[in-house]
Amino acid sequence: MKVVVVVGGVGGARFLLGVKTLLGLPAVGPGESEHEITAVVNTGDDVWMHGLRICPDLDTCMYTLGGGIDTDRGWGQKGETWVVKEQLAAYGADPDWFGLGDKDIATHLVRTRMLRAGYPLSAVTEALCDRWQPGVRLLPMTDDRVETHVVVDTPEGERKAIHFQEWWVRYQAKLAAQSIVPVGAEEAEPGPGVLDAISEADVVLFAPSNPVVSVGTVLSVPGLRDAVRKTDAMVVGVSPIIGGKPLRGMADACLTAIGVETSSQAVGQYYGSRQCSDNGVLDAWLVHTGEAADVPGVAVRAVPLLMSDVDATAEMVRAALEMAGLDA
Ligand code: GDP
Ligand code: FO1
Ligand code: CA
Repeated sequence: MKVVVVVGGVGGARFLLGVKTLLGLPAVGPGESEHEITAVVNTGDDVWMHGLRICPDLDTCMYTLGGGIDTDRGWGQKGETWVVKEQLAAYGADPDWFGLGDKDIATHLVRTRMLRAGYPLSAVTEALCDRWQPGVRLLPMTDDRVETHVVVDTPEGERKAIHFQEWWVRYQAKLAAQSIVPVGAEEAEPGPGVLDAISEADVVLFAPSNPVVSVGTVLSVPGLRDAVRKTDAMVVGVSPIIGGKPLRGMADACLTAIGVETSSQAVGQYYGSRQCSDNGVLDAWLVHTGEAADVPGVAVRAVPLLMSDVDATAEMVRAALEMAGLDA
């Protein structure tokens, strides 16, 4: 079975652990399987910091699936030390609000060197995954530069665009976002392998990722939404919202910024129906047990959606595959 999963970072990575588990692969690390799992990963969070190119969602997927992640933070490596960060702060080197661990910096040094040598992000990611062995193919949504920026009103009342990371990490999304823009998306091309993976898939899953700055950004790359709309595979999404709230992070602030209510129904409607709308992407939508959602043209099913451990997540994936008419 060829499974394609559209993901961001933490939520997407944990969902991928369940996909691997359900398909008989070890959650962490490589394994033998006749199944093929491809993740199309958001790169809109990517940022230049201290001269290093940082790819948060690719790294969270790589570290989580490769066994290196710090599970509490959901980003960076476990057993981190912060010596370089402290030294940077001693120099007053901005930004001091973004935590770069010493082990994590090695990843950014290798990636930056390869990018500077002319390798595309997809080749860099493949090289880094040679070490981490995530057991799934991690494809950047594009090799081109797309960076999410957020238009905010500063406390001083000035309206300006800041990088998503500054809004998310420095301001914890507390500055009301007037708009969220994937800068560069219009000129971006789908990354190598992405369109083929989607068109050849047996099923396409939208992980319970941030609907705006993860899934939304992936779909902002020209050609990706159309590829999802025309694939022969069934397309099933999983709600990242339970009981009107995100499980972690500030997806609610993102949804409010685009005028979408923070509910599993509203997110399902935001993704839209593939059959009955001219730009929707869903055939089916999973919401949490006990919730109901009316999403015209989309089959909705309520199952437990808490990714409390990989087996619970695997059951979510099983439900999604069943809605696609597939059984693992
Ligand atoms: P990020 O890029 O690191 O923010 O990660 P993602 O965009 O991939 O996923 C973030 C989303 O995961 C958040 O909006 C959470 O609501 C969602 N999430 C986290 N844990 C769970 C869970 O156990 N179940 C569900 N359904 N969603 C979850
Ligand atoms: N998230 C934070 O909340 N605080 C940080 O200091 C931080 C540092 C960081 C370093 C490398 C990296 O790959 C990710 C990092 N993140 C941090 C997560 C990052 O902001 C993610 O893009 C968001 O969590 C949403 O995906
Ligand atoms: Ca992200």
